[in-house]
Amino acid sequence: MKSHIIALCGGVGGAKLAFGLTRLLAPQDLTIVVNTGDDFEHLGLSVSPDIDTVAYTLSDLADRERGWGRKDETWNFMAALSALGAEDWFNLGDRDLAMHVERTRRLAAGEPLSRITADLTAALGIGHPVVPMSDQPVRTVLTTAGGDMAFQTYFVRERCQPVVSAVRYDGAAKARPSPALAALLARKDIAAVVLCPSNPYLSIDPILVVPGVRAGLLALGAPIVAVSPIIGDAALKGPAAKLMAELGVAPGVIALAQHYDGLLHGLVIDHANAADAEALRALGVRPFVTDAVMHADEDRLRLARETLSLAADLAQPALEHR
Ligand code: FO1
Repeated sequence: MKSHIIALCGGVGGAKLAFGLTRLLAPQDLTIVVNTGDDFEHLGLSVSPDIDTVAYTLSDLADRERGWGRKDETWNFMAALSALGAEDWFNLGDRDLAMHVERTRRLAAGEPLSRITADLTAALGIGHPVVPMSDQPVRTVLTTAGGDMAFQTYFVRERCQPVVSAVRYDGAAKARPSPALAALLARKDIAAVVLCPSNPYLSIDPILVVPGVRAGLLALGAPIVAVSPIIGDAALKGPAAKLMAELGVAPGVIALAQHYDGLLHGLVIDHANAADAEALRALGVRPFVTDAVMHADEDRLRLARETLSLAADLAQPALEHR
């Protein structure tokens, strides 16, 4: 029996679905592969925002309002930093700082990001494997009218305002899947691949462009289903719809399915996009229409359950027809 689920995940939105999946699946039945294209070196620290967002969300330490960082956070470090006139556009909370300091120390000592991530997530009480996509640095860079911009500069400092004409992933060509991801791609018991509701360009593509990952996922022969981060023609959070428009596609779930270009067998969409269900079928992508907005834990669990049931429905006959 195929039983293992691979979830590809970015930050805030993706982590909510990952939380739902962890509440439905045992640790041996789920691996969460996380985008590291957002990682950067800031104030001498190695920051891995999506890994930390997933870690805090799964351990219930996340600030649910902000989506990133820890709840019950204090900001003394930032206040002291600002008072020194230092760079203060990226907010590192006092408690959150511990993650970055410890990760930086261990990376500097030569340890791979995946081992550090395994230890830090275990220390937070997370039983499910949380796996960086690669141990080599991959950095998402946006081409804007003002020049190339590192991801966090665009996202946080510039608040996604610059118009983007291209997205690239520096280092990707030389990166390898992390050992745990490589091992997943060699397994024979993968029941489904789930693309969490994360930005396709900024969170999922950086994972897919690591050499061998996209082809490796398709070669598993398992259904690949995504949960749309687009509701109607807007992104639930972040710049996905704005980016689509700037890159010349009409924001929506059709563009999302087309963007993945033959990767998806199924797509969970919101009622707001129900009118696109037939067009998705015509693209060879089976739609599942539901309430795709996750307000509370019940929504996270329900959406995770619906996503897994779409994948289970797709498991045999539909794949044979493709
Ligand atoms: N996002 C912000 O909008 N502003 C911040 O100051 C900020 C700080 C931050 C610190 C640690 C961390 O793990 C995440 C942080 N994020 C912040 C979120 C992060 O920039 C983005 O959510 C992701 O990179 C996009 O998925």
